[in-house]
Amino acid sequence: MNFDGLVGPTHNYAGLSHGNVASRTHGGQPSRPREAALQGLSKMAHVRDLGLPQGILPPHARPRLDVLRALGFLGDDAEVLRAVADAAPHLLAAVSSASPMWTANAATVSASADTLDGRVHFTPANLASTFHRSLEPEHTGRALRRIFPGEVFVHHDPLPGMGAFGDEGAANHTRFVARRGGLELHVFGRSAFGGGPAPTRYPARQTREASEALVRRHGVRSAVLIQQATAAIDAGVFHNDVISVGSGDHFLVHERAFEAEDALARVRQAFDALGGELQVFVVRDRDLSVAEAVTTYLFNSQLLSTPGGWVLVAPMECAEDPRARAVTEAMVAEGFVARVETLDLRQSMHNGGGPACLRLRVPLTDAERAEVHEGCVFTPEREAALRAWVTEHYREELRPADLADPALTDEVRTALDELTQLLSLGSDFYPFQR
Ligand code: SUG
Repeated sequence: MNFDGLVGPTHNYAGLSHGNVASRTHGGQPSRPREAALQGLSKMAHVRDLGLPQGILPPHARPRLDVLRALGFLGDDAEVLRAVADAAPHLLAAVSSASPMWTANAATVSASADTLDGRVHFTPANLASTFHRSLEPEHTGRALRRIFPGEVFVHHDPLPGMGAFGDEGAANHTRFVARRGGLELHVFGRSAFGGGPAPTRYPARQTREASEALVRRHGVRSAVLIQQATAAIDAGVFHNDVISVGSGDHFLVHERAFEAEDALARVRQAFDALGGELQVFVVRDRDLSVAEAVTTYLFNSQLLSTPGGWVLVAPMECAEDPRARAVTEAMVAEGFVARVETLDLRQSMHNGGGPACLRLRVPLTDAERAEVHEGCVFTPEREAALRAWVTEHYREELRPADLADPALTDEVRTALDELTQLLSLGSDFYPFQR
């Protein structure tokens, strides 16, 4: 089941993510929150209409005035906002970010079929490498506990929130499925304690130590850990899902995705051992360079096994770019996928978030699916209600200076309070409600 992040009402472009080219390029530009949220809802509808179960993860409450107060900005809400806007507008932007929309970074989820205790394991990502994203794990954990209640789900705390255990969740995690079970692929950017290659220009957000800890605490039976190519990170591939995507027995990967030459062979071998044969589509650098992968976000597509065959749901930038389009045509010609469909997600894309960033995959049996909080299932009725809700409450445009407007805080609270009713999340879901 895919759980997409509902874009929050403070969606804006603040240039907060070093190493994320799109975020840096669009920082300071006006954003369009209503359009962003509607684009996200359209994607959810698209995937649901392909025949796949679709869920919603609600936005977090922003701005985080509690964080600003902890940083020493005092007074009532309006005074705090004025003080931070004057003294440190970058901090106001950080506590206002709608970044929880990228739910591929919400958590790492292991399927019950793959774990020693036969339960589904969740670890919220600590997102320790950026300040604005490090504000997410606490509320993410709360949301996951509410949406996935009961004995079949195990909820771990985030890993220690510091660089050595930097964890960015499912964006660096892929689950393949072979005849005799699942195989987890974990991709890290550097070793914190062990030395070895590391990027020099941009940060490696996921460490080997974090990936190892996830495999250990989830009790994952079959896992492969691989280092991402440091040169790719330095070219703007800040998560593995910007350079590869896998699902079932399908793997779409750039030839320069990984540091070691035998990396792909190791994945194949591990998959073979589980009785499968991996269907790999390798994109050559001469056909699409790593830099082009970053601008088109081809690999940040959703690779979906649907009742009508394999479908790649890609951002529309891949249809507009002739070289990316040629690669997608080759995928179809060679039978890797039956179809490629492209969607307009430009509002999120301008912050470096494509189709795959916006969704968290949660592998569930039918019995586990029955335990999921029904309020967060994306039915056509709920879609209609959410479209009306977004249209009523979201601003059309948001500029950096608008983040200091106390009216925005009130609008967000009104909107989110109503959302908790729409999604039956209870009246104590958000901190401002408690
Ligand atoms: O963490 N952008 C996000 C994009 C996350 C994409 N997720 C995956 N690849 N799975 C990030 O860099 C930018 C926010 C700003 O600049 O306003 C931001 O946080």
